[in-house]
Amino acid sequence: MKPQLLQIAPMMTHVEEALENAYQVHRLWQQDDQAAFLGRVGADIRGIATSGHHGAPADLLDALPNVEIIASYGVGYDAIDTADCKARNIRVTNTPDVLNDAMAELTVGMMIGLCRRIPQADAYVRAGRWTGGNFPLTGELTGAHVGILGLGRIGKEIALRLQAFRMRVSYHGRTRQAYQPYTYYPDLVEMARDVDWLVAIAPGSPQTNGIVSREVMQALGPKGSLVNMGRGSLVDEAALIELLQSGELGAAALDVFEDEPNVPEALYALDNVVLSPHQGSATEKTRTGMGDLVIRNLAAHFAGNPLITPVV
Ligand code: NAP
Ligand code: 8YV
Repeated sequence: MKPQLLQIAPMMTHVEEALENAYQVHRLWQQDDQAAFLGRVGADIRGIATSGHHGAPADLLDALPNVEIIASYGVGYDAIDTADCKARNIRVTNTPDVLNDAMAELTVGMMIGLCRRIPQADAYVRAGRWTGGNFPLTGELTGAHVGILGLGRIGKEIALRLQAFRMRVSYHGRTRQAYQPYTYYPDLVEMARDVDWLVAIAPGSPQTNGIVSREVMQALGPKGSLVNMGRGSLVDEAALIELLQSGELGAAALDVFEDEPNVPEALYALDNVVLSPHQGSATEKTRTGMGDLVIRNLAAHFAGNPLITPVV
């Protein structure tokens, strides 16, 4: 008998095929009456395949008394209450590291796009405005000072790439990292005051909720740029919009938002922002690697082997 697995949302074809081969898969999003469905099969489900976005809410877990493992597609697991899972004796896995390069690449791309005004320059040429005069001069990354909020797996790859632009790198986190060559700021406001760019790449959590506060963004100031690649919850989005509108904050490049996929329309009207639909890891290669980790973690669990990338 194949173990029974609950899939929360659609996944890449190769992941769905692998799951279908190894498990009896139930697709939650395809059920018209999810409560009735869970009442029927809930006690048979031993594993969950989900995404970082969908997570596994407590009321769902209440309906799955025999679930042993949640394999999540994504490195961030803020949509899963890991303490609750531990209490329920449920293992949780995520997909770290395989997405570091893609994330760092898009971060640098967003920064260049913002300071060299690539979206506006593209629109300028397409509108036939070049014949009427040259595009206005822009800023540049080279030599600027960047502060990284969250010098973790991805943050370190961003730092490496930004040094190719001869940028000075500082960082903020809860702990000083003894073997990192960058300047540590125990205080985020102080770092924001000193840097030209603030890159947020910390996890979503109750502790990081709103960590990029109005005060932090005011410290970054009219010449400063915020890049949020971590989670929308890190930034006070209402304050961000007000400060961008008033010019108290210079500019922002945003891949993540408070209420995805809903983006505040006020941001559409601003010329000093670059917007991206949460696509930091969204390359064929990287998403394939993430999917492979979901498959491998589930396989390891059901074979009684150590998990590849456990969270709890
Ligand atoms: P990681 O290796 O765990 O690094 C997280 C970093 O955040 C650590 O340096 C940690 O430093 C810092 N941090 C954690 N809590 C903090 C707090 N309360 N205050 C200040 N700093 C804190 O994680 P990662 O693999 O680099 O991933 C980071 C996050 O990126 C993910 O959790 C996810 O939310 C986001 N992400 C977004 C996308 C996207 O598509 N946009 C893709 C992948 C990941 P300390 O422990 O010293 O505090
Ligand atoms: C994914 C992410 O888009 O890994 C993460 O934490 O935010 C992204 O890689 C997301 O998790 C997919 O649901």
